[in-house]
Amino acid sequence: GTGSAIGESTNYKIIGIEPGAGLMAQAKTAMKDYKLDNWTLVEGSSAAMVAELKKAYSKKEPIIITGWSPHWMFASFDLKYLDDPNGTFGGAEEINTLVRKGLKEDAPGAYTILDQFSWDTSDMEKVMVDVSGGMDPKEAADKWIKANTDKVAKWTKGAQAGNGEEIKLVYVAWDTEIASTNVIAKVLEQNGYKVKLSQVEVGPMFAGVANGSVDAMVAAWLPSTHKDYYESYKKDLVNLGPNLKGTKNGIVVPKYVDIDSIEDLK
Ligand code: PBE
Repeated sequence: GTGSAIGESTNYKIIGIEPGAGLMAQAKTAMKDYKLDNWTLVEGSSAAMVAELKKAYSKKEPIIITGWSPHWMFASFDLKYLDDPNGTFGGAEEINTLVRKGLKEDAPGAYTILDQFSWDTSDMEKVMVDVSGGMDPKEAADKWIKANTDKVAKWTKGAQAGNGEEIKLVYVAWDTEIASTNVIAKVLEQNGYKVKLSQVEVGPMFAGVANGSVDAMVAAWLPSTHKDYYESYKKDLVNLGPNLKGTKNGIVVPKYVDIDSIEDLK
């Protein structure tokens, strides 16, 4: 491309997140697919991306970010996904629960709960909104569990109680996974397990479950976002299926930014 007004006003920067995120790989592919040769995808973190968004939004300045749903930012700011006519970001996806081989035998109750864990976007968003407002994630999880005892009862139905065994959960500090991991951790604790949470990078999250050094993760976005990680590790882990359906990834801008499609960046 030869340059565009939106490019000039944003220094040709797309504000990304953690380098290992599936969304970042998709964004890099999109930059090739749409021939965004002048553009830079800025690596950072989810928290830094949101901070940039807040700053630009408060001044009504143009900004372009990599975004995903569910996310509380769509409730806090007027945002839109840019159209993706090539379908580079895939369609709606599911978040899957992956556990280590042997968990079923070692901790059958925890396995059953993880297997039955399933909730909706609106549930997850409630926890995310509280956390984004400053509530401690553990407290936000507890609040959601107390308000949703029927749903939680379905997850724990038929699950043998634990006897203080330790269950190790891994997650990445994405807002979605902070919410889901804290909720399932609390439910496991209430059913007799001692839960240890570790926040890691994406690669080690998959590797840890596959090599059995940790027990479970509830953070596998499939079939597209984490395709490469999943393909590398799937033979060494157990996929318990989706815990949430209907996620989305893409390039996001505030509604006041006057473009509608990724093609408009060219
Ligand atoms: N995300 C949120 C992650 C999965 C969860 C979309 C930022 C990713 O891109 O890997």
